[in-house]
Amino acid sequence: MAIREIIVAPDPRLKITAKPVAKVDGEVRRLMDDMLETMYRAHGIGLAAPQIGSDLRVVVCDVARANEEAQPIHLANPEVVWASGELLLREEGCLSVPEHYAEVERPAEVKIRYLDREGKERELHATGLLSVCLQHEIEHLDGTLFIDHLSRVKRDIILRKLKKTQRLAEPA
Ligand code: GNR
Ligand code: NI
Repeated sequence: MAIREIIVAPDPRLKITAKPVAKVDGEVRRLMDDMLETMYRAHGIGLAAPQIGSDLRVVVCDVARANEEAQPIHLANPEVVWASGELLLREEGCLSVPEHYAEVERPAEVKIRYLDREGKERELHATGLLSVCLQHEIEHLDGTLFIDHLSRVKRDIILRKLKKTQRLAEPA
């Protein structure tokens, strides 16, 4: 397994429409493993492949608490096939939007169809934090970040700060 660099916004690689996985083979499993290792190292609860520069529709997620046993979920080609009418407002963050947090309204519960680490088709009914996380990750596969749900003014303030921070971090 390997730790990969997490891409920070604004970056065109975060705005791509990722491509469906044709087959969950060894290469895809390796990508999933690298993503999980990268996510755990960054103390995240989810990660989408475009965040490490891959253009595949792959997501990993683990919403278990630090004192609980790990519960990694590996998803290829995940799709929301049902969403509850009930919505929920929740504070979100993103490893590609470091140190910025904002409330986003989303369906409270969703049903997700995906291929697991063995390529088997599965469905998952997600509630609570898992529901938020999976919706956030699936949006990454179509180039949408949680800040795209905010007003243009709020989004532009965050993007401007991120650009400035990255400029200051660059070698002279
Ligand atoms: O680690 C993460 N935490 C989080 C908190 C609330 C809503 C969504 C998330 S996902 C985020 C990791 C990430 O950026 N995944 O794309
Ligand atoms: Ni994110």
